Amino acid sequence: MQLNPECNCQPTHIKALETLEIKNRTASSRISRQGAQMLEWVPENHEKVLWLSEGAKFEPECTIRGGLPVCWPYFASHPFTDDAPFHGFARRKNWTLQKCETDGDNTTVEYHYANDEIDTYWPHPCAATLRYDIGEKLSITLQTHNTGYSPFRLSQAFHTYFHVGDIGAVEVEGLENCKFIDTLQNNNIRTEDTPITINQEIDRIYQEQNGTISIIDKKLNRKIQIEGEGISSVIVWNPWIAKSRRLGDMGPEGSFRQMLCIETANVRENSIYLQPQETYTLSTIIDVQKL
Ligand code: TA6
Repeated sequence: MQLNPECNCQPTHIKALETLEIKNRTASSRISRQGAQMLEWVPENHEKVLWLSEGAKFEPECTIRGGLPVCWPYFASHPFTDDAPFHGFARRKNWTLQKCETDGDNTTVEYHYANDEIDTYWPHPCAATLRYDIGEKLSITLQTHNTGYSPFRLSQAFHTYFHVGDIGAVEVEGLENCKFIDTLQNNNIRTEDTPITINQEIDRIYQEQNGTISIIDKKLNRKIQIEGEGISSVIVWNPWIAKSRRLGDMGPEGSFRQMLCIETANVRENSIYLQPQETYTLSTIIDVQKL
């Protein structure tokens, strides 16, 4: 696709991966063609909002630790086979850039992916369109099209890594009294009636929420608000010390203290049974405000 010079979108590379650098009057950003994965988003007058690991690999077909990975067309393990990639295969694939337009304050970037794993991991004709609207807020919209003639079950997530000043100075509001699956406690289901504070590994799947979720960051003195449509699950994850070491691409020791994943998703019993020729839309808007 030929880029309009007015668009302030510059094709670049990080090692072997093609990326697109975006700059407008209200924000800057960087997106990897692999996975159509946003790596950076920096609204004017704010520190970066997305965390990108210093240990991230930028190699073809390798997952990139950080930014905004898109888990599609399934979340976590493949429903039927263990040799399929974790969190779907779309984040390991090159998507096709279809649109890049700007009005100076906001830049719209659109990528497309048509399932090319029909004969291996995913025998369902389907495609995805991912749209970013990048400005002082960030809007992400993922449309999944069932282009076949039989239904399939879709699970997906915006696996967003947020940059925080220090995990010990963070609270997460908006999930109080919502049932969650604690994947670290034998998938026990429970609730908490207070904002989430984090002082150990956390890996929770909330299957209900009441709208806006806020990361209150007392070190960076800001609030990151997360809301959207089509969201039926929210995952809260921080690997802490031991899992960070096991993952191996989390960067220098202690890097986990500057990140928190709040993932807007449709997973497990809240995944989507997509009928033939049907389209499902998952969208999320991220807004940063000073406290
Ligand atoms: O969304 C939370 C989670 O499923 C964690 O259990 C952890 O596995 C994380 O995703 C990272 O997965 P990844 O495949 O990106 O290393």
